[in-house]
Parts: sequence; structure tokens; C-alpha cells
Amino acid sequence: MTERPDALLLAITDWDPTPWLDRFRRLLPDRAIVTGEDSFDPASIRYAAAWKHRPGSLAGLPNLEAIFSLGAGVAHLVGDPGLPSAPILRVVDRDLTERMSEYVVLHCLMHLRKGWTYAQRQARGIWEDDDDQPAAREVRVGIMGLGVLGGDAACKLKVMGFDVAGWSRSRRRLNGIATYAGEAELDAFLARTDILVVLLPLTPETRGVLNAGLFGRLARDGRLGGPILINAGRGGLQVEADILAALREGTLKAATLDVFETEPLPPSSPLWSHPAVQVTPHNAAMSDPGASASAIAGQIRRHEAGEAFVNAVDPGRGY
Ligand code: NDP
Ligand code: OXD
Repeated sequence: MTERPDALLLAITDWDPTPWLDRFRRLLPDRAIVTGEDSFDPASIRYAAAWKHRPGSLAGLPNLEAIFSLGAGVAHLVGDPGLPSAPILRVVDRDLTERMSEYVVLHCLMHLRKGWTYAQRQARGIWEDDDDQPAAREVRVGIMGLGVLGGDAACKLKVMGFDVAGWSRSRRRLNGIATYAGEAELDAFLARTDILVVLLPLTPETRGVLNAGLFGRLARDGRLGGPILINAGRGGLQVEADILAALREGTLKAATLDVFETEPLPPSSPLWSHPAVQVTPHNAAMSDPGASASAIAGQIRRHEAGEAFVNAVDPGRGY
């Protein structure tokens, strides 16, 4: 008798697979959890859980029923031409969402309250107060990408008092937050934005969207002395040469970047030492193996009980 395929293949590069293996083995004790390093029968694999898997490495699994992304972003999967046609499911997890909102609120407040300026002054022993301190309500934050992460961040920024708006592909409705949709409303959104927070997915449509043309359409009359960019979406959204030029020319006042065209950010990148740039190492919202593996095990249990998968990626849209 042929055994029913039941194994889960963990395909991870860039992260330590050990905590994921431990979690999945604990949560799904009755099935094999294998990695690309193990020898296994491709026909035994029913599910794959991936983070930046080697392109092509998920091909040739005839019984695959679902591919789980271990992170919120799915560009690493959608961009693989050798990906099997099984549904792609992403992690939507409260823990990850809250971490991202912490990052966004922290960095908006750092720019509002001139935290970077005071840190630089402290390093030089300078006691000097800026008398022009705007209130949060006088600062317009615009969030590009008003999905799970952007929506939560928008609500939390609103609680802090910021004047918040969001832009997405389709119209979103959020209490107390002005929303803009599509290319037709992008100009109006940018023209009322002092701090641009980017939480878009990387797709063919969004690649390179953070460029000189867009920076030039941001508000010039804000209380912070120039527009500020915070990108925690994906590095492929930004043109780093344009960010540096915009900072040089004053089109941007500052940039806080968690994601980069090349990661890790190469030591030779001028972004490292630019006085108006804050670099964080793509850790705005790390996937927590405990929370994400539990969410995936829950999807598997529900699927095997006959329920539909949730949080499926639309392959046509690419997110
Ligand atoms: P969602 O899919 O929930 O939301 C994506 C949002 O972007 C939606 O509002 C969507 O519009 C909008 N969007 C997509 N394409 C376009 C477009 N062409 N024009 C306008 N709006 C568009 O994703 P999440 O909020 O969960 O995650 C967003 C991204 O954050 C991830 O894809 C990932 O890249 C990044 N991320 C970064 C992390 C980090 O640590 N730095 C951690 C986790 C995620 P609509 O509402 O109409 O669908
Ligand atoms: C994610 C990420 O997509 O960590 O979850 O960037």
C-alpha cells in the first residue's frame, strides 16, 4: 500500500532553520519535517514552508498541496519561475503586525521629536534645544500600502496624534484616516505627506516606485523642514541612488531604511555613513518561529479538516 504523502519540507536560506524545525516538529509530531539537506522521496511532500528558498528547489514535488511563506512578504516565492502551481499562503500574525507598528511609530516619533539630532548633539556634548517642536497633529504621515501592516500602523499613528493618510491599490476604509487609491490619487496623497511610510509588497508594479519622480511630489510645506522617507517594505521598491541624490538636493530631509536593494547592505554603501540616514538590518518585524509556525500548523489542521485555506496570495497581483 502506498503511504499518503504527509511530510512538510522546510526550505530556508538566510535564517537559522533550527528554531523552525524545533517548532514544526513539536506542533506536527505525527509527520516528517524535512529540509533540503535531508534525503526524502519528493512524492512524500504535502506542504512546503519557505523563506528565500533556492529558486527551483520546490519543483518536482508531485503531491504538494500548499506553499507557506514564513514571512509576510512573498516576492521570494512569486519570483521563482520554477514554483509549482500549489496555493501560496502567507503568514498573517498579530505578533509580526505589532512589531511592525512598533517600528513605524518609533521612527515617526524619532523624526517628529528630532531624536537623531539630539543623539548627534549628545555625542558632541552639545546642550541645545530646538525651539521649533511641532506637535504630532501638525505632521502628515502617509502610508503607502494599507494592508495588514499598513492598516495597523495607521491606526497606532493616529492614536499618537499624527495626521494620517494611506494609499493602496483598491479603496480601503479606516476610521479617521484619509484614504487614497490607485495611480489617479497618488499625486494628491503625496502632496499631503510629510513622512512617507512604505509598507508595500514588492511586485513588478511596485519595483523602483521610490524614485526621484515620486520624491519630488511629496509636500514641501510641512513642519519638519522637508519630506522624510521610512521604508520597511522591500529594498526593491527603492532606487538608492535617487534617495542619495534627493538627500543631497534637499528633496528629502532624511530617510530611515530597514530594507535595501542588496542585503546585507554592502560595507561600501554610502547609506551607512550618511548623517541623514538611519539603517536597520531588515528587522522591522521579524517572523517569530513560535507564532508563525503555530499559524501554519493551524492552517494545515483546518485544511485537513476540510476547511479552506486563508491568507492566500493572488498570483495575478503578486501579493
Ligand atoms: P498586504 O498584502 O496585507 O498589504 C499590501 C498593501 O499594499 C495593500 O494595501 C495593497 O493594496 C497595497 N498594494 C500592493 N500593490 C500595490 C500597488 N501596485 N499600488 C498601490 N498599492 C498596492 O501586505 P502586508 O501589509 O502584510 O505586508 C506588506 C509588506 O511588508 C510585505 O509584502 C513585505 O514586503 C513587507 N514586510 C517587511 C518586513 C520587515 O521586517 N521589513 C516584515 C514583514 C513584511 P490593496 O489594499 O488594494 O490590496
Ligand atoms: C517578512 C520579512 O516578509 O521579514 O516577513 O521581511
